[in-house]
Amino acid sequence: MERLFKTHRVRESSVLEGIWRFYPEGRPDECRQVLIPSCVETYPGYENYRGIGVFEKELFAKGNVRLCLKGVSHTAEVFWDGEKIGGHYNAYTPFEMVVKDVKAGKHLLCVKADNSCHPDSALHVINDYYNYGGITRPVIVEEVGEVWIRQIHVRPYKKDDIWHGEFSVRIENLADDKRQVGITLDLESGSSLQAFSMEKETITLQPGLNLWKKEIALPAAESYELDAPKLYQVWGRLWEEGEVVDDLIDRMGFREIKVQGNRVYFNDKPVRIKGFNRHEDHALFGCAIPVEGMDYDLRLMEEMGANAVRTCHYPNDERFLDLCDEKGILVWEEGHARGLDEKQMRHPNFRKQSLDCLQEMVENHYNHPSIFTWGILNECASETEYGREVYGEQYALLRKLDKSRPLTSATCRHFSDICLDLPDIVSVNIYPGWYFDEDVKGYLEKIYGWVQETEGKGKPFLVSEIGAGGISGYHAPHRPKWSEERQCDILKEQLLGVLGFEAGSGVFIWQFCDGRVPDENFGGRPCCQNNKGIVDGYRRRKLAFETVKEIFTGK
Ligand code: ADA
Repeated sequence: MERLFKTHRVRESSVLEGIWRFYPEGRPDECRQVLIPSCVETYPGYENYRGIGVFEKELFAKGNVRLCLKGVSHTAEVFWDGEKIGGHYNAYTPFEMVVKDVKAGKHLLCVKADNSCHPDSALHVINDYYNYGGITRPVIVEEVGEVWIRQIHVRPYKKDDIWHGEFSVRIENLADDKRQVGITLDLESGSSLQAFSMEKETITLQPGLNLWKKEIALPAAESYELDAPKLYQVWGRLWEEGEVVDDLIDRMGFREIKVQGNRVYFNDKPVRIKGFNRHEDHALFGCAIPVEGMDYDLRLMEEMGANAVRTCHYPNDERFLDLCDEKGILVWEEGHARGLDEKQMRHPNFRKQSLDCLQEMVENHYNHPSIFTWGILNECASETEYGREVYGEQYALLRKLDKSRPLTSATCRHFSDICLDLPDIVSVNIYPGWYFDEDVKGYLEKIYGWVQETEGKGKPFLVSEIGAGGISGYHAPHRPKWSEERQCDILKEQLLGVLGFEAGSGVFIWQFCDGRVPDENFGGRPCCQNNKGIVDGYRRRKLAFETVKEIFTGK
């Protein structure tokens, strides 16, 4: 399944899921059938595989074939009938290519996916989560004509108490000359109920990529509220000689996010976060969690009374974001980077790879109404001058790409961070009671007090991580560290402390589920897991589930 809704009614589009062939590069004798999407580490015998995996699939195709790979982990090369047609770095953002004038018939698609921490990789490094390998998100194959819609962005805003939309449509013209086409936009809600229909306009397309913009007043549009998440489908169509030649559907909601004083407002209501950090990780599926599993995760979070999720530390599968949109769960979506020091940030590819990832994240996820903030550079070198330059560069790019959302970054450089003037929301990762023994309230006041002495003064203040380890099934009456009992004790004090802290805007618990970490990172990570999950890797509830539920729901 590509999304939670159909993305085309006219354009031929399908998901290349099901059986593919897989073998480790150089070992074709090990060829086996696998289901795609999936992680290599979930194939028996390949639990620790690091290197290039070769994936092959035959398909029937003709004309101009657009391929979109939603996630290949993490360095990809793509071949069509043996010829290289594209490549991409980063597991967590989609990439695409068009193969022109394909002869009708059977063709071979081959994807090589490298999950090794090779020297060119600045972001996928040994870290406190796992670099799974494989084709981990859907592959889409489409037939496009000479002109086709690449993307529709809608920025909703209120003027004179009426919702408006700023529509930006990116259109490709594969021809060598100018083309005149008709364009229409429709807005639909519920089961395709027309909410707005635009009169056809004629536009001239230059060869290559074109941008067409239009501001439309939409008096009938209803707000997207977190407790009533009203979604609209935007249907763009291109016309030639009275016929529709291409279409694209995306989904959005009418809401505005603003920062005023020390609060974030979602449609004029102050946001109070009771959320989770969630890695895309599952004991059975690795990072390629089926959509049913994503839904299950969100149901567990809802049962505990959570209203928000942080996609630490990378952009997520858009079907997860679709589900958050449906449920009205706030999302902090994050660029890819975790805990990198200045030396790692000085890797010659770091800046480009990070900026590419941010650009692809915003371009692809712009319309999701549930995303309330973009985050960057979790726990990176925000205490150094060089780090500051990089933070500044990334915030600048995000502000250029999207003026509608506030920006943030989770810092652990307490008392030394020199970047707090740059974000709109100040976010801190703190672990009192776990990594160090300090009274939660006292520590929070100390940190907050320091922030007020910096340029972060008066900004909304979030606790982006707090938590404690608990090994699933380890119980002991004396409640030692790592027992499920002790995890409850620590979390209780942490959560009551943070939620009772009036100046703050809430908390994201570290973390929703236990996740795999590489062997190289075994120190402090029993069973090669980050065990701070409230559920384990299989989603079995730890004792802390009830603790969190009691505090988040107040029952
Ligand atoms: C950090 C980091 C997380 C995780 C956590 C922990 O703050 O942002 O990725 O490593 O600590 O478990 O210690």
